[in-house]
Amino acid sequence: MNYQIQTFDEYQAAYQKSVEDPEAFWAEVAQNFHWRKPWTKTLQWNFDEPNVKWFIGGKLNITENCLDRHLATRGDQPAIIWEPNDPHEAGVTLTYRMLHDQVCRMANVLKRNGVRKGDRICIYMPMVPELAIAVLACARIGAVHSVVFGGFSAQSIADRINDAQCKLVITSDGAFRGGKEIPLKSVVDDALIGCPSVERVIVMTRTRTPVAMLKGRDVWMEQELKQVTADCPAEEMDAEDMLFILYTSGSTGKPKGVVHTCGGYMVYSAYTFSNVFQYKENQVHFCTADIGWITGHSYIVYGPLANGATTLLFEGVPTYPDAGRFWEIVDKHQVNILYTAPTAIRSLMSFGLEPVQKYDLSSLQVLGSVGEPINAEAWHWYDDNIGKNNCPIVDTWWQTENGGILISPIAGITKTKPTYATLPLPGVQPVLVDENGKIIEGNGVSGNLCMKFPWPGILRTTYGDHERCRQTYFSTYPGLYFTGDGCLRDEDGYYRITGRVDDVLNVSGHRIGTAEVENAINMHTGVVESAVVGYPHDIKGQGIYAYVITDQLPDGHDADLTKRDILATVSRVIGPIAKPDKIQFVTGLPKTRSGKIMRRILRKIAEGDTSNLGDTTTLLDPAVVEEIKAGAV
Ligand code: 7RM
Repeated sequence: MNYQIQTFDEYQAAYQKSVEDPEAFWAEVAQNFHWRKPWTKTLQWNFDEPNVKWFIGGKLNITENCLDRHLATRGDQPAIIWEPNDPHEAGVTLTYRMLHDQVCRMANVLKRNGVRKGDRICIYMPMVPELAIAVLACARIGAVHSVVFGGFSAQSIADRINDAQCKLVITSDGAFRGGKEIPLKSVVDDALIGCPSVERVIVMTRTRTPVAMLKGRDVWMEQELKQVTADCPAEEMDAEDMLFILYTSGSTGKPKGVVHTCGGYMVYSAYTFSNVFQYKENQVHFCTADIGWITGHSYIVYGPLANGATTLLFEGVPTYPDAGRFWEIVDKHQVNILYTAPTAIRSLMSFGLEPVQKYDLSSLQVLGSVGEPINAEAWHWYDDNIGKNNCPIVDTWWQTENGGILISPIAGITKTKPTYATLPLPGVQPVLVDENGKIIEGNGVSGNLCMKFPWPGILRTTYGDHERCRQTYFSTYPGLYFTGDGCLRDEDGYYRITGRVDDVLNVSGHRIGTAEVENAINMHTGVVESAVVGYPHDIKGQGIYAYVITDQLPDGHDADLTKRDILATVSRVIGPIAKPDKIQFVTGLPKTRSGKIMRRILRKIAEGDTSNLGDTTTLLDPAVVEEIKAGAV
């Protein structure tokens, strides 16, 4: 690959070129990949429909770029290093040759089970090599993967399967996560009661939990793999053919299926991986995200493999068996790049330095942060104690919809500033706008963060509902892509993302819609209405605060038990990650005369700041505010 920026001057030159002649800039980047057939037009776009197409007419297969292309030069180099949940269990290292072989076999298993190009496949798996293999196997034959994070409920899986009309599910008997064992297959079985489109379930053995295997529907992965060869030519894909769907929460209703396509996503995830982290030959890259999120798609699987890198895949959690686990892994595998979330850093900070000091972290060269704003304290702790003030920290801002990092320092090249994502990457043209949609020029300003020009990794649509895509991202400020984030640009032109300006929460780096949580709470018997807001949480970044109106407390059930019932309901409907941290029973909610809940007031109370609630004169019944203030938890 010949697109890695080496100096700040080169960054500036690349940036300038990418703005002056975006098509020439990205065409040059894209030349680094293997195309079966070259594209005829680099870009066609408008943000009104929206309609964005990159590398039009180009033909490729992303797995040829991630696997086949490396076989001659690095067949014996580790592609994936797998570290299991239990540090005493033996891990696995897959070379590029082994990974290629296994992806081809899995792809043949899919074909044997009726999967054809364009079919949607749901993947609900633990963080094991087979998850990455399943993802790549789909891509090999042109099937569209929809990975669902292992923490989501049966209902959430069913919603996602039905939305995409998935034909097949790949799962495992269970998952090990820290001290817990999660019965994945049983959750899938519950989901599939309401999913008529699913014809087949492929089950991998991981935990040896007993599972129900339905004749004619369920098959064992291990047995299927015995029936196939490792010969599987890659399907020729159009640059704009769908590669995957990934569901993400917004401010209203059900999660949306964000659609990424083969050519643009490949170019963008690979380009940003190489540049942001400054990956060098033979380094070990450890991204701690789950492949169920976009960070895992782009920076565990596709970005690293497209660059022929070695990527570490960790099954467990940062605090199991103890808070030294990340550092033990860094030491054991001589990790060079560590990419994690502020919530993990804050959680590990609380255990003090002893778990850190037990391990040799001298292999580390670059540290990354993603998922939420990183507070100054966590930034400095990371810098001092993990990087030993010797590793650049890249605070990478981006979203599921972006495919890859948009605003971030380039490691060792861009001067960093704590809590700042710093500067846009080449090809990225951010603008700040005020409430009226007017672009705010100059530095030392703040506003809503938008993009005024497409980059290759931008979402193409939301699955099955293009109008929703237009409405959500392209209608608030006509002609711009709206991120939903607030942002300031300081005197140096550096960007600092301040958090969502819509009704989307960020809890431990997980995106959760307030409306989604409210809908789940409202499904509990006896709940009349609810309002959910976020509040600052020391470790999670944001906690979930729910105000709930019930018709009456059920007989024999005290308030505390009802709260726990509500938590159980939310867990059932969405998953444990969406459980409120605090529930307050109220008899009314602060509403305007037109019936709109004044969330601003509820947020203030949840923050514990009741001194100045601002203008409350438009309230229908100001007395409810006093009651809520008095009962705050
Ligand atoms: C990669 C990812 C996207 C939302 C986004 C922001 C927040 C992500 C940062 C950040 C401040 C960061 N995709 N966010 N990274 N905020 N600094 N470096 O997380 O779709 O799940 O979430 O996350 O609010 O809009 S995501």
